[in-house]
Amino acid sequence: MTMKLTTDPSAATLLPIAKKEGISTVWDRHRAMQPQCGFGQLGVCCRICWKGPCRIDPFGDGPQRGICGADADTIVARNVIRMIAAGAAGHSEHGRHVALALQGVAEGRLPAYQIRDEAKLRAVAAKLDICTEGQDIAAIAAAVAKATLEDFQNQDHDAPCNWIEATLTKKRLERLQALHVLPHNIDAVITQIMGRTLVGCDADPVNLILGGIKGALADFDGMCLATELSDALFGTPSPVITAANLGVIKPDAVNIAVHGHNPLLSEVVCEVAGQMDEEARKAGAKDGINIVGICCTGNEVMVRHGIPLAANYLSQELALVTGAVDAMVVDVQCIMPSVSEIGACFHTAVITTMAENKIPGATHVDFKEETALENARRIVATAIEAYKRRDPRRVNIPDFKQTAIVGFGVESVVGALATLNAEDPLQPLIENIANGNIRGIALFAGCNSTQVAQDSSFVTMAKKLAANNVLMLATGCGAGSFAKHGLMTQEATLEYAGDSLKAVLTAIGTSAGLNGPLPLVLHMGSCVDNSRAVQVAVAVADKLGVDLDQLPLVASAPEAMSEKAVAIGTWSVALGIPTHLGTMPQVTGSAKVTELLTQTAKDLLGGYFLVELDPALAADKLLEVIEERRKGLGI
Ligand code: MSK
Repeated sequence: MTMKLTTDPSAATLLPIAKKEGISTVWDRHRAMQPQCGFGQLGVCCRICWKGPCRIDPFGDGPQRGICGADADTIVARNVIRMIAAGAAGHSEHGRHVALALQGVAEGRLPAYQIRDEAKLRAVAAKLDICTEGQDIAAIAAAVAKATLEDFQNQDHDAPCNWIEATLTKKRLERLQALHVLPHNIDAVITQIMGRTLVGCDADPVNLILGGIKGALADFDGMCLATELSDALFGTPSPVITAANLGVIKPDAVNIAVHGHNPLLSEVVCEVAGQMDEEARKAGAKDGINIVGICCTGNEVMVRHGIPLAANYLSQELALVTGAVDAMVVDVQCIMPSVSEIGACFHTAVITTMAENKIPGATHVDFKEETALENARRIVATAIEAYKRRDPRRVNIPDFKQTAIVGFGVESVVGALATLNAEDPLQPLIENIANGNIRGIALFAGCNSTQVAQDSSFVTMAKKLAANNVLMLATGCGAGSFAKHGLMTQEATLEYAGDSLKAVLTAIGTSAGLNGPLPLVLHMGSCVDNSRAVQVAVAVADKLGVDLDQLPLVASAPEAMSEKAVAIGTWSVALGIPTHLGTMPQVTGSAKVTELLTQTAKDLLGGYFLVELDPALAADKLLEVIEERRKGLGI
């Protein structure tokens, strides 16, 4: 039986068109890859040295040790923590890039950037314990950048990274410190993972996994700083009404898709596009320039500026199949290398922008913060030129988009609650959790994967949790799924929320001036913005005087695939949050590692992985966890 590929109606519309045009998509390549390697799926294939590859026979009488002597437990643990290191490297490199930009702004070297949210920068400074009295904003920016960059430079193993120390509950910090898993330096911790997993190094699966947890917490540190400093530079999200899905591409506009993760370039592209709109009209585009987002760069500009989201991960290629994207501008992460080939089938300019992320066949514009305006102008001009070559007969834009109310940062959530209780904004949330109107909170994060019909697990789980009065937050391509499927609307709240959740969302939304309820799922931003959800949870825990592992709070990545998702899931567990995975993690070839992550972690950290591929059952299991946590709190 063929698995359904996608539940996204616009993706489903375009797949036959791609087929007709002879364009191979991610789903075609998935099919061609079947059957996939069972050893790889179980995590028991070791490619760490050239005596190998070695693979352990997990069920039969074949080899139980690799040539060097490593057994399945060692191999699986090494493989998974290398994934964590890669994920942490991606996020923290993104964070470092933003921190260096903040430093450049403080020193007056980057004319394309400014501090757009001074209040946020001051709040960050206060959080990092930086004295701001009598300091101007440039001096504060310099001090914040310095304290942030220390998280990449500190050599004192006993001094935890500044951001993690400023972010978590005291109890959580003590617990992590006792396990020696608090990172002191993001770069060093990532390097240690690579070093300890070399042939002939750490072979103890427990020790390896603890090293991985430290790496995952370094990932968390990098995400916190990336989110908060981006807010200071580009503005803190606030609720905005926009739209999502491929129908946001306009037939009579120069369409520029911004794709990847890092907002440093896309912010400037948005600004320059406004200035060059007239040029696009002169080229015949009567609707001027239309910026649309893909993946998390899309989420970044969506939550800050209401730029519509065209696609999440799995449908990025289909954006090109519309024949109406004139330029796809990519920065880092989650960009399928196939986009340059597909762009070449049309008139689309696929433009890479980061020196360390190039794609054969793409045009490269070497983006530097110092020359950001000039780079962005070149990109927009290239898009206008490409538009002139567009063939209108090959344009197929699905007539499908959904309204999405997005932009729920911590400040806007607290701001909305403050309209109910200005003195003590968290009180209404806590009261409603305590009295059971809200049973618990679920954070949906993570990607799409070809292992799951696109978006289906997100949507199934959300509807079930909503009916059971669970408040939902979302980031990354999960947020993209909900936006595309109309679950970030007031109508979705009225249709799917259980009665008590509906009443609470309506009370908050109405009081906050939305003329109706908050949307069913609150969009908190890109995948690095998972740190926002943690901030809300920490504020609630601190107010109740408990730790994160006591809250009725769960996380879920129903369609996870990226190494970044492995890192995020692992820090979520380390923070005490039961974390659901809806795709099979590549660890099950080791009973020991599986036990560590799904059971032992519960005793050590309070959080643990829960694997359930069936989304309806997964929702039931998360509801059970929420009820267990409520019982623990006596509510
Ligand atoms: S883009 S990491 S597919 S969320 Fe953040 Fe989406 Fe996952 Fe990439």
